[in-house]
Amino acid sequence: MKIANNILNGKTKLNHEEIVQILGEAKDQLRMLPNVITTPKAKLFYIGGLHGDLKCARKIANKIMHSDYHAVFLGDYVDRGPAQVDTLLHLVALKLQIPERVTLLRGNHESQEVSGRYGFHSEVKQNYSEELYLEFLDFFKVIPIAALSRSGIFACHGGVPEDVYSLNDLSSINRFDVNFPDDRLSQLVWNDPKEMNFEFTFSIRGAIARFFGLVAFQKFMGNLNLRLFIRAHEAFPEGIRTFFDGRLISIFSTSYGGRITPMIARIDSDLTVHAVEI
Ligand SMILES: [Mn+2]
Repeated sequence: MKIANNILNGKTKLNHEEIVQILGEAKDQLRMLPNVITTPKAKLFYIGGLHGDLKCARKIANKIMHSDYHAVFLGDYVDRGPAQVDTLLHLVALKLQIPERVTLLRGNHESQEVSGRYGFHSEVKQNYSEELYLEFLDFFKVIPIAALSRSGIFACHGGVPEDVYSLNDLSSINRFDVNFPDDRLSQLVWNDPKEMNFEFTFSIRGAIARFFGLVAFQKFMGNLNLRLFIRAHEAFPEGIRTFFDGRLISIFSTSYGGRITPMIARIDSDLTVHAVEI
């Protein structure tokens, strides 16, 4: 906990032993959690991909700590950005400091096949070691995959997967793998919405992902009795975009070096949704 506190007070560039220790504490916590986390009814923040943007991660962590809101991070903490290890550890520290008010979910980048190719592996190898990269992969394995608020707000990184008809279909998946061998889990972190009247179609991202249309969305919302769907995964210049008559909200929370307006979504006690610039 001392390390977590130091990180939240600005400490970066931790040494190998400190990182192993804080990841160990976080793993012990996350491993025990179900696939789908139950979050409060309202007073929620939803945070999109951070991709190594420590500046945004710090601003968001401060905002959360000085509030009484529960924060759901939608994954993609690593790859691409300038400070991937420090960004990830900042969120891990926040989770350890106020566990009851922070939910960390897994993005498609929290896997070996993606983080091995898009920057995280290189950053860890350059500044630390291959051995430490394996510790991070071991941490990725235990991160939960979705969150459901008591008011019916579903959150995950990507979107509606094929062949999921109930909460139990998600709860029963074995998530503990460095990649996503289960196709439903893989689609949950890879799929994208498309504002069209179809169920599923092939994606420009390749065979791993699908586009889900209005038909799939309505079935999923009905089957799970949901009010709202919040996801990340796509970078829109305005940082936030709504689909399907405002029932799906897509958010992105890194500036990508100024190309994007980083946003988070805030749900107040009256269940109104607000886009908040970071
Ligand atoms: Mn993603």
